[in-house]
Amino acid sequence: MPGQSLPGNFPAPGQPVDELVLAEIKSAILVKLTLAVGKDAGIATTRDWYKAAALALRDRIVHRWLITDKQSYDGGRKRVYYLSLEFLIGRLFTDALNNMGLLPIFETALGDLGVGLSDLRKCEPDAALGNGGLGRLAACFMESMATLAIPAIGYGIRYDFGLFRQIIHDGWQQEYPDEWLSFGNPWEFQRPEVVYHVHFGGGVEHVEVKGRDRAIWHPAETVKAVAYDTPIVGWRGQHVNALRLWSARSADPLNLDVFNTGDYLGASAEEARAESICKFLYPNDESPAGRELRLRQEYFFVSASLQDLVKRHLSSDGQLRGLATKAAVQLNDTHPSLAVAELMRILVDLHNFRWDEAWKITVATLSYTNHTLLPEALETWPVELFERMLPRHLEIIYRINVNHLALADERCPGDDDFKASVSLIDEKSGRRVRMGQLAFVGSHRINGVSAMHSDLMKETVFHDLNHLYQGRITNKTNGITFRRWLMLANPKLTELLREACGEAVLDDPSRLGLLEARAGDNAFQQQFRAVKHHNKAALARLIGERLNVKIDPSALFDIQIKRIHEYKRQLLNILEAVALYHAIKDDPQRDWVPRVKIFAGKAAASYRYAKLIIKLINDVAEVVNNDPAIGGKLKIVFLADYNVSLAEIIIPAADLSEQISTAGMEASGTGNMKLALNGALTIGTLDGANIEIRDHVGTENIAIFGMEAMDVVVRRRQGLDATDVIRRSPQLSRAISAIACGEFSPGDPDRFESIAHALRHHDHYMVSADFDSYYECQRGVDARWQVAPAWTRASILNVARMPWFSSDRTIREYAEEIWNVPVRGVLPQTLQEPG
Ligand code: HBZ
Repeated sequence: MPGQSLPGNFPAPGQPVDELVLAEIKSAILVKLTLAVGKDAGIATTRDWYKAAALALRDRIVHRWLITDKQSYDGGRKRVYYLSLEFLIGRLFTDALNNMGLLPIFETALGDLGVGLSDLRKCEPDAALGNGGLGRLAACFMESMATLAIPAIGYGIRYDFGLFRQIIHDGWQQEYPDEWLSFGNPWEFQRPEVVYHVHFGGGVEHVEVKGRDRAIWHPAETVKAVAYDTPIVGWRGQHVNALRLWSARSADPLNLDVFNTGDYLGASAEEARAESICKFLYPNDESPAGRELRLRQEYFFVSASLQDLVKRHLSSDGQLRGLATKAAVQLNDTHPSLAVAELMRILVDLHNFRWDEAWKITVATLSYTNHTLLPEALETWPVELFERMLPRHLEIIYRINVNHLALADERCPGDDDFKASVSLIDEKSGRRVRMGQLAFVGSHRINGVSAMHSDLMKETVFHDLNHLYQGRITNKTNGITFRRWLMLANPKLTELLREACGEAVLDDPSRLGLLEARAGDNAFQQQFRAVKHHNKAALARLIGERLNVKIDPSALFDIQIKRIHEYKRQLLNILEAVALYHAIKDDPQRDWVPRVKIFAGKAAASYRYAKLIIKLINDVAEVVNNDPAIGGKLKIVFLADYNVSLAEIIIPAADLSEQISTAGMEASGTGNMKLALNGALTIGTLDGANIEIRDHVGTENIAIFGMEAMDVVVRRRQGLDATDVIRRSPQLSRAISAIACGEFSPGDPDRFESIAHALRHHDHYMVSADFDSYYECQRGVDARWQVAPAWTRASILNVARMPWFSSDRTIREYAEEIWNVPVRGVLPQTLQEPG
């Protein structure tokens, strides 16, 4: 049996591989190539080899999966259900190999078969079933839950098309479909037998049964949800969980009567309507998708997931009374908020629970994570749409609201404003159901994703709800999985860390603290710099290949990679680049620090202003990169189609991490953590998790600038005109004028007029207001860069002080303080102490 010989071997660098296991793995890959892919080694393409290797690996994972699943089932263990419309996974092959401890042996086996692992891994398309931070967090959490041996299932949608592919054409973003499934997906198991019916529309009948009202929903439409499972392996392969994604099928795929009339398209109309539910991921980030299809997606996956969960629970427990002792359901933002109403419907309508008891079970089972305070991102749906699509759920929401408003009235008698603010229905903007309020009221814990964000939740959007339900809001600062973002992305640094901190560092990131003693050591610094240089040279090569821009790997690599959004302020960064360009041009002989500004990120297809910012970055790049007068001291690069795999290449090569959101607007950030863990110094505002990063790495090892959240509130109150600050800042004033008069768009001088206007008169994101502080801070960074030992020391200390930002820590906190499930401690190992 393949899983039997699973060595759990995590060879130290240079340790020889076990010949027997090696032979077994080679043979397993060849068997898959022949019998599952149907190819002979002589004609197999790299993609064929990838498939064969992935399937051979999958076999080994499945054995672990079945064992761990049986153990949690037999042990009657409580399970976590992570409901998320997004899982931004990226590639799984090397992630699973690494966690299974099979990376070196597969590399050798494939090498012996004449295939390079690095070529092969590139054949795997990214699973981009998410937009950005929220989706990537869900993926990190899945890996950490498996690592901590928490029985968990991630529930989501198996989108046929993930986040769009971005092409930059003449500097403009263009969107193309992401056909990630076109060559099949070796990781997933289709479960045609796991099918649930999900209903929509119709009406509700009320009958009296034994003196109690009973609601009977007569839906108008039914769609089938079919399960696809992907195994998620924890570190050291000791526990495996499932990511269960739902695909939509028509309950009635072909209308034969219509077909027989010759209307072939009409005969499949229902199929097309049903399948549209899982067709694509909404590409909006931080703004709700106001389309009926989106609400259908939300209910579709909530309903299928809860049916699955209830069935699982009933098969082991026989009754639902104790649901909350065996199931913890985490709602990833408001997209799965319908779970509140759906669980009530299941308990009350389908299982005859009395309302009050059902409500207690629901609240005890659910908890909700908020990821943003942006008012435009808070999801609401028109009551009229709800009534048409989910009539019974609307009734349930109304009844929840009656009880909830009665409580509000008790707490603040006669205060109608208070009641209006906590109500589940927004009566001001044409009657809308508020999904945030619904999730809040139906959950026993509501968490923010950084200390500052959780505090702001209490002070702003959830102020009144927090007053009504005191103690429910808690903080769980985000984290990242170090397996992907350090071990896999940065193997050279990992090797150095294993030498410096001992093998135990792979299991216990707190051992990174041992680097403190080496941070000033000249020999160690040289090794550390050599690793960084290696990673930068790799990125420089990639930039050369893709953009034909020549990059010097010894320049300062200044990185801003994230979704393009006004509040994230890519505009501030590019304005600074313009000002720096002018300064270099004015005085080319000065000892300028050579810099490469690297941008990557996607703008929502409908977000025109963000797309204009991308164009601006590319236009400025075009002029700056081709201006011989600045002697290559500044280069600007926009890398297209940012995704998890590209992030894995950029992050290890970063010297400087741009985390420059308007204070109070970035809930947490997680890119900030990935970059600092890989030794980049942060330049950032006091926002989100930047504050906690500062607290850990120390104020002297981070560059903080700009207004604080309170300053922003005050300044906004005073007005958004920035004419005064611009007048006081010659650099800013010149940079804005350059953009406004077409210095970077000579063929279309008015192209950026709207941006210049906003900077001057509508500075909502404080780009102009923060400019001087940012520019000065950047010159401070230049000065630090020129003292290499001090820079390297700060960079090493960043790595040493990041362990707390492991998603294992975050998940441990969720487990202990929200889910009430036990976790495994640091993995036991015979570990040598650092040399
Ligand atoms: O979630 C991000 C935050 O912007 C980021 O600061 C945080 O680190 C990350 C993980 O917690 N948020 C998102 O990616 N997306 C949303 O918050 C969102 C909210 C409502 C929507 C769509 C997206 O309708």
